[in-house]
Amino acid sequence: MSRLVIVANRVPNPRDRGATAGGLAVALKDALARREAMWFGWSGHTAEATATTPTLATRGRLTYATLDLGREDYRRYYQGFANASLWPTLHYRLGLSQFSREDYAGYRTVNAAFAVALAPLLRPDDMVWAHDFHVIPLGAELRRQGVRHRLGFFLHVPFPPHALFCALPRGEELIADLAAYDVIGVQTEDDATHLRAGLVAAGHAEAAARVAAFPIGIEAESFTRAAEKAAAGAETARFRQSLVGRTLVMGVDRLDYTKGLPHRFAGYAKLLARFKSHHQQVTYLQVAPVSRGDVAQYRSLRRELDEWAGRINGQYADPDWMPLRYMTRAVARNTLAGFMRLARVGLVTPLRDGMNLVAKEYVAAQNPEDPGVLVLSRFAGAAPQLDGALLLNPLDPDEIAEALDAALTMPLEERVARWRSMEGPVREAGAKAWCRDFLSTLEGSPAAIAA
Ligand code: GDG
Repeated sequence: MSRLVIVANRVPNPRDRGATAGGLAVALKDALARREAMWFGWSGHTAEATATTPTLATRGRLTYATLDLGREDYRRYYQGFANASLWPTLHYRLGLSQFSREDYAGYRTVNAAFAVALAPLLRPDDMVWAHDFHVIPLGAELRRQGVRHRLGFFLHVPFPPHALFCALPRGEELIADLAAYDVIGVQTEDDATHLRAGLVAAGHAEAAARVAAFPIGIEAESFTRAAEKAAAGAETARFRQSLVGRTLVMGVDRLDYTKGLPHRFAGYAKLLARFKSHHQQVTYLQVAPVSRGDVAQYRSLRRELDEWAGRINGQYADPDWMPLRYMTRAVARNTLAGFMRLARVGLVTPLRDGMNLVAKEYVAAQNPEDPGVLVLSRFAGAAPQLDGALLLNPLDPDEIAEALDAALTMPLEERVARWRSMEGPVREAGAKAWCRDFLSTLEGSPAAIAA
């Protein structure tokens, strides 16, 4: 079996295991367990200047190759072009997208530095799998270094219609870079359609056939086990006690403007304003760990949410009832799984999301005898697979309020029927299947493109 080289902006720390491992490391666990592999990417550290040779560490059959980035390069590549230009554009938020030529140049510089450092590490039959919007030009830069290996790319976030994407200065250049990959994976059929049209418009019709949808999944069995175990543990017991019999609504999201949190809080406020029977009866826990706190828009989002949380509790709380519990600290994965099992409603309302794994985790965490209800945005990539959810338009707070009321009053029989229709897809289209499908497509792709 050929060696697998995974390229991602952030490489997991070789010392991190299990509960502390990042999302991508969890999704790739199966693929990495079966073969020799290498992680390649940023070390997580900055220095005076970007390193030219990677630092290597080995754990069994797994090698970690990481580069420190120069402070200025990091700022322009990561905070600048990746997070402040590409991220909002790919999530259909042109109004939030800021472009600067200097940031774009920094993004290209870092991708070129990655390619120069990675090329000499490649063995003849390695396969390279690059992940996400930070490294779009990596394939083209590797080809420039004479690399003729099979190169795959997976985009974890949405790909918007071409008219929207090409509003990003240099957008067409980035699409052309994607044509250097042998397989270009996206989350949904809509994303695939948009990207194919983009490739044709950018004069790379030949690459359109290499685009395919590979919806990412979770390790459902292990999440279910974690939820069962945690739900029987002391921490969940303490939390349950604090609810004093009230019904729990729960949301878990990185604190990001794509996740629709202000609209969600507005929707919850509408529930309390319009459906008074829920007063004293419902508790909404929102876990929203701070993310990208060094980008201005994320700081202002945080202020906005602080205000919403204060307003909701100020207006509706009683001395013995806080309708909203809001925390910006991360919670341990197993604890989250136990809380999700306790929640009667999983509230997942992103304005746009590549997939959204929380929706799948919520389904996997449920007790089959007494499952909760998933309330899900139509604009999450997960929506077509999870049609047992109450699907809604997350921009309309009244729709959120109505869906919450329907979920909170739904009879057991309907909850079971809806949950059963989702449980199969979540289990079958899991992380393992995602890896296997992508890698077998890459392995079976026609001979690698010549440099
Ligand atoms: C990107 C795309 C796509 C969240 N808070 C805590 C915590 N989490 C975990 C969740 C889930 C993961 O983080 C978040 O994954 P999502 O898929 O929901 O969202 P993004 O982070 O935006 O991920 C997305 C994904 O890539 C994969 O392709 O689905 O569309 O945007 O697993 O449970 N985990 C812990 N504590 C927290 O407080 N331990």
